[in-house]
Amino acid sequence: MIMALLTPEDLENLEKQLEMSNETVKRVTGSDLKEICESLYGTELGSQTVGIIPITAGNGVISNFTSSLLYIVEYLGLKGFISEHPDVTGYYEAVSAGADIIMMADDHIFTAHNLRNEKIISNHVATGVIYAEIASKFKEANSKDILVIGLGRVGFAGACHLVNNGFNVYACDPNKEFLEKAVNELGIKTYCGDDRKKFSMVFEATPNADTITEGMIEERCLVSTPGIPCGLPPEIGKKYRVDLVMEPLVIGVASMLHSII
Ligand code: 1J1
Ligand code: MG
Repeated sequence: MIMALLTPEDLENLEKQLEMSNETVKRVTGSDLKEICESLYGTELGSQTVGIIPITAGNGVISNFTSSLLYIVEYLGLKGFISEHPDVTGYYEAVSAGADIIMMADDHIFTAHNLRNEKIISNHVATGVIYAEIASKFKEANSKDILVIGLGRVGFAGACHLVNNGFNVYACDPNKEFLEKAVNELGIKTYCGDDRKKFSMVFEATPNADTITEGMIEERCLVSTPGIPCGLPPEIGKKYRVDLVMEPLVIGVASMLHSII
């Protein structure tokens, strides 16, 4: 399974990235991240405390990862702490210290678990839903047609959300099984480059660069993507004056927390 792991460099300048993406989100949708999360889930973050646990399994601790989570939790107005020890010992520590919500990630799953109401979410689903939602709220969209690039765990969750919200979802993925599953289970239409159809809303969720080509997009379209690296080649973004929402962690984490409150 392909999974884009964050690097310490991705998490540098989180504050600046956050400010920039919030500005773009507001300009293209008319709402800021907090407003989008609140209306999407019907929840407001309250006085919960989030216990964040470093996990050493697999590729191990990513420097900046738990400290980035703590920064985001506090930015969203919650209280948080990082357990002193990692793994099971850290879990015991966090729960004993009164954490209402546990956040932790290994190389496959990044989860938030609300111990008070038993709700649990994966970063894949929360990220897919929020980036799809942002793409679908594009103020300048000229139709309900939306292109989903990539139907892995993130892309599939986003495509599902869009179908449930009445959008005409077109999708592509080089993996035939993923594509077939989305056609059968969600009723999406497949999109191939030869279709000569152009979109003003694009949700991209792949671990690959350069997945977006000129034939797919309208001028001044919106590309919403959590994918690292970015699927939009910079020269195409410039030529077509594309609005781009892309940020490595904050938007997905905001979505995770709102979804389990
Ligand atoms: C591993 C996180 C891997 C990602 C959102 O505790 C630690 O420091 C490590 N075990 C964290 N997952 O990088 C995902 C999360 C985007 N990529
Ligand atoms: Mg990508």
